[in-house]
Amino acid sequence: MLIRKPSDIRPSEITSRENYLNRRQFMQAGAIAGGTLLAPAALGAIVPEERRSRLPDVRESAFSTDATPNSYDDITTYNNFYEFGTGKDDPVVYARDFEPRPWTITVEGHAEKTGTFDFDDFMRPFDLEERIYRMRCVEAWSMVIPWVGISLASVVKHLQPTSRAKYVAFETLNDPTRMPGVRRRVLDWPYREGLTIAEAMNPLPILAVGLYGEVLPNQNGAPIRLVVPWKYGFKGIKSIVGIRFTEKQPPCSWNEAQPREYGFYANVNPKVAHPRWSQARERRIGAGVFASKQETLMFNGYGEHVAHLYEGLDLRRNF
Ligand SMILES: Nc1nc2c(c(=O)[nH]1)N[C@H]1C(S)=C(S)[C@@H](COP(=O)(O)O)O[C@H]1N2
Ligand SMILES: [Mo]
Repeated sequence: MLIRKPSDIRPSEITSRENYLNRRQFMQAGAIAGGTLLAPAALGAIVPEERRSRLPDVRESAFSTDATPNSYDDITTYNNFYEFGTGKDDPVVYARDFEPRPWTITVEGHAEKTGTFDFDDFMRPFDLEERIYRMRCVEAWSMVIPWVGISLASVVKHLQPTSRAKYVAFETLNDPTRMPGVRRRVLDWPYREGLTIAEAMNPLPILAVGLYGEVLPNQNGAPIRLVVPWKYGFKGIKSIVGIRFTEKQPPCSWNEAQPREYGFYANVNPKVAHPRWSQARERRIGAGVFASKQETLMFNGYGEHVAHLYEGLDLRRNF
């Protein structure tokens, strides 16, 4: 490429910052097509800017950690979302054109308020909060993420489960035309997860609809996903279309796929090793390859809020 000195450039060629950014994105996209290896952070830059709209009236939550959040690029380019591919760098690419609208949420089972709700109607009764949470993946990496969402407990209360409801189950959209990863049977689709009612009524879990004060990117589970900070990341089911109140423990995708490796409770427990690796320490994404790993805390450090939920339960057997 020919590089000209600024004095060679005529004023008519001077472009606005916006054009400059667009051109830069175009060149980066070209670099990928041309086979140049780009750091994952650079991939974040080709996500269209206009998708990144700010959420109104977000209040801060007292539950937030004071740990420094990971960068927007870390959070949006290193993802687990098998509906868009099994590689950590697949979702940012293959979820890019996903349209999380129109969207409905169907509520079924043992509750007073069941039915199919338009997403915006579903959200209306609830306040948006920012909660900066430590997140821990079962693969022994972690991040700190400034989520924006609504309290799951307030949603459950609003839906009025009956006395027969002991669990709440969630289901992800299962649409092979919009989610290329679903065409391969790597999991028994749709992706499913569940919590006990007591876990769901705890004040910590949220249904997240944003991060960094902006609308949730597709690769992080747009338009709405679960966040349960004392559990392994796989409990945080993305792109939810179904909520069901059940009497029996509901099937959960990872537990069904690998029952020896992933349990229903999935509580972060540094003393219980995954069959293929230790759970005692974790690598903070973005800390750099030379950074030392940190000790993993029981319940991901949220024990004072949640330990009582598991009294009398053997967490080695109920992992
Ligand atoms: N529908 C769906 N939800 C999912 C997954 C998935 O593959 N599909 N992966 C889970 C796993 S293993 C993790 S660690 C988190 C990752 O969330 P993040 O990409 O926003 O960090 O999403 C969870 N939710
Ligand atoms: Mo995970």
